[in-house]
Amino acid sequence: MRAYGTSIPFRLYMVTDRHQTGGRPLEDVLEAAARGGAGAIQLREKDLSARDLYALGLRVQTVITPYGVPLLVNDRLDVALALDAAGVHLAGHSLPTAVARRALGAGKWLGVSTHSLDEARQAAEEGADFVVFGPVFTTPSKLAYGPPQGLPHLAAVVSHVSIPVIAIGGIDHLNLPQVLHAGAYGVAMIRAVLAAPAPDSATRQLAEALPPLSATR
Ligand code: 3NM
Repeated sequence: MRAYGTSIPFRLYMVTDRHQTGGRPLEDVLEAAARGGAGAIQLREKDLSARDLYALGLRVQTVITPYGVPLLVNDRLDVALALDAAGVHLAGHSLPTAVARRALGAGKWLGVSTHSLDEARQAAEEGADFVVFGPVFTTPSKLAYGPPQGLPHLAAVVSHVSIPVIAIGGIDHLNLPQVLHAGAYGVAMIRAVLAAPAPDSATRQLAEALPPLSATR
């Protein structure tokens, strides 16, 4: 069984929002992202019931599993377990990290969204495999929370947290080098892939800019 808290086998973490695909079916866009080299996909469709999220999750698994891309489910540990998904991604309103880890066991990935060093430290202490930290840059869905965190804050979190830190918020292929320079283990994004005219080549461009998985953080 995998020991959690070590490292994670992906650096490119695609987050879903089926309202941002320009009218294309989410499954089609995710299949293209998987083909292009997405490392993992987080199913984040907050407006869906458990039943509808489960049904969508099954369809997504059908298209991404042939590429070996793992699926994590945002917030809904019940749906993740029902799907036998690769893991769960916790938000601020989700179950506490330690509780989710206990319920999940050690064999599933546990990611946690964080917005401060304290939150990131706590997630690491409570058994998260990785944290997502953001928003690093301005992004439309987070404008209400004030200014973005910025690269120096990202660098500070990376240097004080023992588990991989994945950056999120306004990340695209242009600012990706800066994010890596700040020490991020990987990157997460919605629009840079889901809204791209060609999600497969957009994903490929991002994947090629990331260090190989064997490289140290
Ligand atoms: N979480 P895009 S920022 C879903 O800071 C999400 O926790 C964030 O979308 C956080 O890549 C964000 O299109 C939106 O900017 C990311």
